[in-house]
Parts: sequence; structure tokens; C-alpha cells
Amino acid sequence: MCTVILDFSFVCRICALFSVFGWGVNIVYLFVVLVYFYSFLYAFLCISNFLTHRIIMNNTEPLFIRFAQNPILTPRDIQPSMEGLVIECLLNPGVFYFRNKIGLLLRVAERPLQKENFISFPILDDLNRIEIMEISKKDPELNWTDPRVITFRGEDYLTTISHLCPVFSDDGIHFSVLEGTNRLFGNNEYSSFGIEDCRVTQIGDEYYLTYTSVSSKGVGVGLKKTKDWGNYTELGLIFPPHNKDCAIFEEKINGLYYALHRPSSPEIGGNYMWIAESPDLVHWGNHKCIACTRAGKFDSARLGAGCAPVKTEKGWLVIYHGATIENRYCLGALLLDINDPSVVIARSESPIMEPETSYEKMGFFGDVIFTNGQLVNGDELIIYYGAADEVICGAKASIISILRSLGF
Ligand code: MAN
Repeated sequence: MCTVILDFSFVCRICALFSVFGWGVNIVYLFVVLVYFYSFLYAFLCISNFLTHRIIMNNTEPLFIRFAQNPILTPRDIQPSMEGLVIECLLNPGVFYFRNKIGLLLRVAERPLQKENFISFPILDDLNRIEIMEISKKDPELNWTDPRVITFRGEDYLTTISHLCPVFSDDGIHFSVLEGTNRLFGNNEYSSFGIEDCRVTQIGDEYYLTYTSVSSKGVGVGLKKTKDWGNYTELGLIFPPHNKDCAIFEEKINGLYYALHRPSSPEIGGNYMWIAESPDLVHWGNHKCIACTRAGKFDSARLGAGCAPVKTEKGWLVIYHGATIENRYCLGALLLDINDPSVVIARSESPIMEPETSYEKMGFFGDVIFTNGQLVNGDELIIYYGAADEVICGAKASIISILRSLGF
């Protein structure tokens, strides 16, 4: 086509040749000119299509539209779990449908009201009762530079203790507690610093809950299940420390369950996303590393899966968080092979969503967008996310646009 466009002299020579034959010259001339202009139009469309694609790839158009009502939930919207504690952060909810309602499994982070010159925080004792630790800020053995974690006498502690609280909504914006449902708390030696960031995977009429279980023994992944959000069955620690960000796929692939997870290796290796297989959701093996951190990019220090990947015609779409060494948390996307999800087909080069608004940039721990829950409604992907580790927000994107941003 392009050769035809460029070589106009070729057009003239053809016309001259056919003029020898007299009567046919006008028709032939018209035909050749039409082909010429059609080719020009075709090339124009190709170039404009390429440029449009480039614009989406370069993320100049926002993929996610934030809810106008953001933040939709703040620490003041929930009652503390007990007298003497205040809720500092309401964040990182798991998301699910339940009895025609939208459910969020909120992470509720609590601690006592802080006294001047002291840091105090709750932990569970050996009998799973709340015990308050109080340390003077002047203590030379205390390091409290990170608002989330302190080091005292060589041991790490969290500054808040988290539990999980299910809330429900008809419109996805206004949530409240449903009678008959119950909160989930740390309840053993592996969760004495709390339970956090739960991913909810629905398989049949059961909800599988993979959450971060934190204690002095480390950070691992616990599993519980429920049918009614009132009674929970304990299934134990499925990934030992150090591991978190575990999301189970909502269907079997070639007869096996799959889960994304994030072990961390402090010296050799790093904070990378892995995948594992299981016959029964409790025993996991055949671990494979599928995505590493990338120097100079938004996911240069660590990355971890959001929730259960979305099944699309192009593959499994994973929304994940990536963070830099400065702890700036953005979202990216991965596309995994539909039959073998350990194969990564595509990955975002730049964030598909990054902290921009005041409630994302400022808060308990600023510059953070962290998602571990979403809903799919046709082409619409609705994510719920923790902003600045303090409040809960929502945003929507077209799945087709996200796939296009990945080159599909
Ligand atoms: C970690 C987790 C999350 C938290 C982010 C940002 O990845 O503890 O719960 O939202 O850090 O602080």
C-alpha cells in the first residue's frame, strides 16, 4: 500500500499507457486515483490507531476513575473492638458478594489513645488476651522512625494490632455491619500482633480467607473459611514466614488450585511474586517465581498480588501493588497464561494507578494505594483500596482498557 502511495509517478505512467487505448483512459485513470486515495486513507487510519494505542500505553489517560464519594470509610465509621482502644486506620479490605450485597472485610488497626512522650500498642498474651506495651520515646533502645513498626531492644513490634470486620452494602458506597456476622481476631501464637490484608476467594458457597498473620515468630499466611460471615473454620498457616499477599484463584486450572504469594528473602533474592499449586487449598507446592522487582520502576523494592485474578479472553489479569524503597505504593497489572498461570504474558511498564489525591498522599502512612479486593461487573473492574494506610476508597476501570495498556 505504502509503495503505491509514495510512487505517484507510477500512477502517471499507468495513465499514460492506458491513454493509448483512447476510450478507456478516463475509467482507468479514475480507478487508479481511487486506489491511490484509498491507500492514503488506510495509512492515515493505521497511524492514528497506532498513536491512540501509544497514548493509552503511555498512561496519559487515567485508567481508573476514583469514586466521587472517596474516602468511603474512615476510622470513625466503625466501633473499636473494645473499650480503651481507638481505631487509627481502616484499610485494605477484602471484597465479595454475599446475599445480593457487596461485602468488605475491613482491616481495623487499633491501639490505645497515645500519651505524650510515650508509644503504646497492644499485643496478645499467651492466653490471647490484649496486653498493652508502653515505651518512653526517650528510651535509647527504641527506634520509632516508621509509624507502622517499631524496634525495641532488638525486637520488632507493630504500632497497632489489626483484626478483620465484615461490613455490607447495597450500593457499594454505604456500608454497615450486618446482624449475625462476626469480626475475626488473631487467636494463636502466630497472630499475636494481629491479622491483616485479607483476600477473599469464593469457591462454590464457601469463602476462603487468606490473611497476613503477624507475630514475634514472623509474618505468614493464614487460611480460614466461612459460609455465613458469622462462623469461621480455621485451616491453619498455609505459608510460613516470611510470606504475605496470598490470593487464591477462584477456579481450578487443569484439576489444581492456584495461589499467588509473596515470600521474602532478606539477603539473596528479594520481595517477589510466586505461584503455587494445591490439590485441596491447604497443602501447596510446585512453587515458581513469576515476577521480580525491577530497578528504576514503580515496583523496584517489592510487589504483591491484589486478590484473585480476573479470567479474561486474553489470560488471567492480576492487579498488584508495587513499591519503591521510599515506600511509594502504586498499582500495576500482570497478564498470566490462561492454561498455565505460571507464565507471564505481559506486565505494566508504568503504574496503572498511583497516589495522587490528598487522601492517598497524606495519612497514617502517606503515598500509598494498596488493593486486595475487587469486583467484576461485565467490563468494569471495581477496586476497593486502602489510601495512605488510613481510609478506604474505591475506583473503577475498564478491563478492556487495562488489557490494552498491556498491549492486548
Ligand atoms: C505493607 C503491608 C500493607 C500496607 C503497606 C503500606 O505492604 O503492611 O498492609 O498497606 O505495607 O504501608
